[in-house]
Amino acid sequence: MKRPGSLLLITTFFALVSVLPAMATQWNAAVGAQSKNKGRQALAFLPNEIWIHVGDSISWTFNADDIHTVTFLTDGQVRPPFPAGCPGFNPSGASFDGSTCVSSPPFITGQSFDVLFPTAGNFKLVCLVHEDMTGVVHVLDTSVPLPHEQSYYDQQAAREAQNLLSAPDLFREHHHDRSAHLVAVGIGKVVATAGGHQTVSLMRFVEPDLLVHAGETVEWTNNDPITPHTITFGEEPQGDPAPPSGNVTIDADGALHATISSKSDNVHSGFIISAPQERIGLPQAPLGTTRFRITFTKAGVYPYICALHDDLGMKGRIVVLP
Ligand SMILES: [Cu+2]
Repeated sequence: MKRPGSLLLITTFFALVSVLPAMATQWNAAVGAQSKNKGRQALAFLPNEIWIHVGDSISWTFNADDIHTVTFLTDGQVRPPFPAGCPGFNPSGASFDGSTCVSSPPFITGQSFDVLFPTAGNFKLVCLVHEDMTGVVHVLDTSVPLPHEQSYYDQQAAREAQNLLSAPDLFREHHHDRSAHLVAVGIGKVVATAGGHQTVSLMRFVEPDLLVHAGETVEWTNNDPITPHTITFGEEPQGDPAPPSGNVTIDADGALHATISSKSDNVHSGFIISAPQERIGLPQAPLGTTRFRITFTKAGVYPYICALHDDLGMKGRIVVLP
């Protein structure tokens, strides 16, 4: 039997709900994506532009084995190195209103980081590890309608990850001549969206096995616009991997050069990396160090790694014939 009062009750309920303050929403986004073999890494916030309301929070889930951070610097703050992060910042219960730097530690697959946004504003999102990995969070007053729902961002994130990881021209643009004893050290590409930059980097030596003769020189070139790599024979350096080992010299054209005459030689290139982008009003950046050469004087098999990305499978071998 239909009770006469039920319609009135329902109407009253919805009238009440509509005058209560809107519930804060938790939004979800992804950090990084990778191919199955981890060789291709999307260095990207997926998506990298999100519109939310004041009081909402965003939960970033990390989906890559290359480390990233979710970081909000204050306006004009000098970008700190990633091990420093935001000094004094406690990552539990993070809240960003533009006044104090907020950063997750470097995270990998399976970890997540939540940030609450209590005030309106447009806030730049960066990864302290990767310079061309940026985004923006638009925090709007609750009276302003939002342009998208979560499902839109989920689809966009999946599409962007797929586009970055399948970038078909990554290899095609770099034809390498094995007879010239060249090894491409990583390849990459920066893609712009309206929200910022996303990068895809190949964390591989493109010719992982190379055959040369004793007395010949192998040259490694980094063709990635942003990601550094190292060429490391023997022991990995303890501490800062950026500088080369003491037995590395500089050729007239600026390339780094070392000689290996024994399997027990330790040679570390330091960071092989392209120059940072120019920005108006700042001192010109120095040239990048994008070439590394080793002359092999003795026959043998010489395994090597990228000290930064060997855990992603970035390893190679030079086979030196007599
Ligand atoms: Cu590397």
